[in-house]
Amino acid sequence: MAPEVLNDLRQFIEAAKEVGDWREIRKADWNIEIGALIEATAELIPQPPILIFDEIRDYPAGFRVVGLAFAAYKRVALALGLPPDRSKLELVRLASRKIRSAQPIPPQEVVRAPVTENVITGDEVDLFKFPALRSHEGDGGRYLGTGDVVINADPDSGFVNMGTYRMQLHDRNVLGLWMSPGQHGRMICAKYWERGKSCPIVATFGQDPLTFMASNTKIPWGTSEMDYVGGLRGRPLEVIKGPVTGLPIPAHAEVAIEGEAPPPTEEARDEGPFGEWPGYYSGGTIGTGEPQPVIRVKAVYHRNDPILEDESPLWPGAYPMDLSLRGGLLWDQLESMGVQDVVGVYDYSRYLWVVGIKQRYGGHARQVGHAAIAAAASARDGRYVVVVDEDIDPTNLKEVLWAMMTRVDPKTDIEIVEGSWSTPLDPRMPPEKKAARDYTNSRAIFYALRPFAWRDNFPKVSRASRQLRETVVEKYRNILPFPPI
Ligand SMILES: Cc1cc2nc3c(=O)[nH]c(=O)nc-3n(C[C@H](O)[C@H](O)[C@H](O)COP(=O)(O)O)c2cc1C
Ligand SMILES: [Mn+2]
Repeated sequence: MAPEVLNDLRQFIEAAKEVGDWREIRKADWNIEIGALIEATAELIPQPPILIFDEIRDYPAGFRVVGLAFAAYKRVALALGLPPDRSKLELVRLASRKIRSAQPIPPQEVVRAPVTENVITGDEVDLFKFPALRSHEGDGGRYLGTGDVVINADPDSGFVNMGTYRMQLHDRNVLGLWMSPGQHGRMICAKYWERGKSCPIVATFGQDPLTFMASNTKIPWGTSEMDYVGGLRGRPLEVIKGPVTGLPIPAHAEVAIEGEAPPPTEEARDEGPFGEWPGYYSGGTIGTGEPQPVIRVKAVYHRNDPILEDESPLWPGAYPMDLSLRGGLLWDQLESMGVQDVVGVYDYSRYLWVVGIKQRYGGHARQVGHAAIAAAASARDGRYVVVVDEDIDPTNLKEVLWAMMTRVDPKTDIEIVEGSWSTPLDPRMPPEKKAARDYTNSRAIFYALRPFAWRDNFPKVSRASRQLRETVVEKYRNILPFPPI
């Protein structure tokens, strides 16, 4: 049985081996090969194995990279401290309940930390020591950080933020940052830069799974993701006080750095190109037309035989995150807004959110659609929200598409909202909007529900009932290769 609280990436990998498939792969190439293999595995193998790469070309045994950590939902369940034998939809529900009941717990400072097994400072710093990947054929460089956590603190309130922002390996002691507008980490840096100062920064590469998930979830400004993780774990995150920055460094990280991000007027570099999560080379300097901030690295810490976590974006047909904390957070936020009878939430990448409701009154669906594009969990980066009835499982794309095909009248049931929070990496953002730094887009809400006023007269569904399907599947399982249903 997996421990209830996973303290580090290694424990997570061991626990993941118990609930699903895994492969150890030796002698693969950090240059393109590993990235392409990870993407192909995620696309072609349902509930893909977690991949552990060792003896990577040019690197000693032990300096490993792990891929597809979250690509199978049972592993995400482990990461969230939830029972892996539940359905995806139940897991989102359980995650939302956990979010609701958790009280933030601040991190706890410890003296001894595995991350300081190896300490490298000053001129000795050489980040090429780690097998950073070049993942996509058109990438303009290697990325040390994709499955990373960037930590900085608001100079006014002291609130410590954690955000996942990728980091390009520019030089032995220089990392590049791409933080899109409105990201908390970027807003914190900007406060230092406005005062002509460099922003102190800590980053980790390879960390416990919940810390990683919280770090790429839009938790409201002012709430420290560190305290949030403590709350979800029911136990504080152990940290050490960084000797260079004074910032907290998660004690069980695989690799960590300390450094500072100087004002971009002092130093900035072209960032990317990098294959982005929508499936295009569209962000960084390509997206903005501007060089991007860097981190001058002052100190590196790492465990013996460190494991880097790869979360390079994959083409969206290859899911890197089969279940996310975001879905649970949106469910919780909808209920906090007073929206009733939400029966399902799922996000298929940030461009497609599905919310299921049991319709109670005329206008209920519209309330949900508007709430889903306004809630902090889903406000940024969206494109489509689909609202469905309770007979549709939002985690089942076939059912969602069926609802869109049969319960939407395009003229009346697709609502467009304009001027929403997007990013310059949106592939569909017109050049003139980018030039004007108008990083907004439009959204479509699909009301894929039986119209409330005549829902009882809507034609009856002809698909075999769930019970009948289960009966025949069980009866004929010995002669037909049915998956578990
Ligand atoms: C694997 C992965 C990589 C990400 N990379 C970036 C990135 O490079 N830049 C960025 O602005 N957001 C990136 N994000 C999204 C942010 O992590 C996410 O919006 C998070 O909420 C930001 O932290 P904040 O809420 O404290 O601003 C990434 C998310 C994931 C899952
Ligand atoms: Mn934040």
